[in-house]
Amino acid sequence: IDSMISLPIEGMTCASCVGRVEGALSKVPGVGKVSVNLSTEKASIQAVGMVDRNALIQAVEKAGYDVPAIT
Ligand code: 9UX
Repeated sequence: IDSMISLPIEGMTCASCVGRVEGALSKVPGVGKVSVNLSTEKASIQAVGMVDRNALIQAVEKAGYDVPAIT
């Protein structure tokens, strides 16, 4: 059963940033469709298999953006 993961993303300033983050998240194992919203700074990630949340965070950071800690 697919589930959705929401992840806050910091550091995006243009539409190309959105594309970079979407591309990075899409490569993480278990990830299906990815939608990143620039104005809300949130990624909506479809999990079609086991997804390691830390792998998502590492992918975002490797692409040059940040995932803020949940407060
Ligand atoms: Mo847009 Mo984002 O020129 O790192 S790609 S600012």
